[in-house]
Amino acid sequence: MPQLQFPDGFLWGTATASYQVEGATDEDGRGPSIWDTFSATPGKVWRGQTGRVACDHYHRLDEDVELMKSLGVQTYRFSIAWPRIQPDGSGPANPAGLDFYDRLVDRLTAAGIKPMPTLYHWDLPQTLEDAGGWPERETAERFGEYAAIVGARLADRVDTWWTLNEPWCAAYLGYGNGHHAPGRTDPTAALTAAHHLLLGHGLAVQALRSAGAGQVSIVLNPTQFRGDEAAVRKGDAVANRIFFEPLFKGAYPEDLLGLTARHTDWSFVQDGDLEQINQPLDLLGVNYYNPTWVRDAPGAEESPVAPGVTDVEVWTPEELPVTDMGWPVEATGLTDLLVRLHKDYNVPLMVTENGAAYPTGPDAEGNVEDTERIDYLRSHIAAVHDAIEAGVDVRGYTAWSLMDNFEWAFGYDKRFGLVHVDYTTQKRTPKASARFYADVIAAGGLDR
Ligand code: IFM
Repeated sequence: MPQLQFPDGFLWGTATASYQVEGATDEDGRGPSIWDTFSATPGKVWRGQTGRVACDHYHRLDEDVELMKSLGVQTYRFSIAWPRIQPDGSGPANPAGLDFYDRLVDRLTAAGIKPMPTLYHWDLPQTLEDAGGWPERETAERFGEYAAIVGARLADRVDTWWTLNEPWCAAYLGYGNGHHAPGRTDPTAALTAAHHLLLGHGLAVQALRSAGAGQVSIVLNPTQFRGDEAAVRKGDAVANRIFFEPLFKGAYPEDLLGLTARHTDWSFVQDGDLEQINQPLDLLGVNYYNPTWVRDAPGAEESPVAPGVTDVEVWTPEELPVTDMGWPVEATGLTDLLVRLHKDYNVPLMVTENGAAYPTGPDAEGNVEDTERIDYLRSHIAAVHDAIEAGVDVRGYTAWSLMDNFEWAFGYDKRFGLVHVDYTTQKRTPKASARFYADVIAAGGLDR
């Protein structure tokens, strides 16, 4: 019996996303996405790398499901590429695109792994971006239609649906500082995009429920802020409560409107939008990697808290270890975040992403001894247990990521996988952390 035993029914999983693993970007009728365009633009992604081949998961689906089965994984959070389903982002479905995810869901179910698809993990059909992207209201409406198509095909076998992954990134990195596709740098567009992403979420929830979906929710990447009070309050408004409050309370926070007044008067919010967004959710997906330390800095617009919008600065205490992303390792932030979400919004939670990038590759014997990742996982899984002990209803944990993959603007330089991928041969090698995680799953817990 491990020291930290998780409750019966607690789900252990792994996660990936379509553009990061699938490859096959121009096969079987898939249309171009904003990430195809962005990564093909010189200077946007490390060494000009793209997701054209990635982990070739599109052709290795059976092998990858077997891999998860061998680790004892109980749920798989993957994402559906909208441009595979609707190559131009609207109109009838592309049958081959639907068939691929149908097959994946069937293979997972046969392997005893609960499928948890995310409808949008950032690969917007390029045609929709050409028409204005997420700052345009029509994109939200198209998203609702896409959700209805996918729901009609898969809802009978899907356990839990996630509408959006990390709308913070889609809005602020995509439209605020341009570090992600489509690479725009316009604070007003970022805030408008945030609203339309939320509206799209609300429309998708309703479409999925009409299709008979089981559990439906959204995945956020809320930031656990640390630092001076004024800065924490501002950061919390522009990065967190901008999403929490419309989702769970049906209103944007008052202080957000003041903090963003120099960029927008929010007149793009139409009557009825907040009711559409404020749909009952079965749980909330939480992605956590590290806390963020902030200090007040009026006028600082380049803050990574809400690029282009906030006036706070970010810093990292020197004594903390950092991962290969330069992100500080501090597991108590995860407990604090889960406790806070439980207290403020009283919704069941699932940790939908957590993990760390470290460069460790195969040694002379071909083993990948990634002890730093094991330490990271152990402390963060223990932090989830601490939250449960504190009374928080946490339903599961999905490690990011099943395997090394395309880490957006960092290309293949950053490795988050439990499984090592040799991008020349596509050989998958479970790292020591994969064996560690398999043991945690088998025991239903771990020693601290
Ligand atoms: O790889 C990403 C993922 O796509 C979204 N959440 C954060 C991960 C690590 O950066």
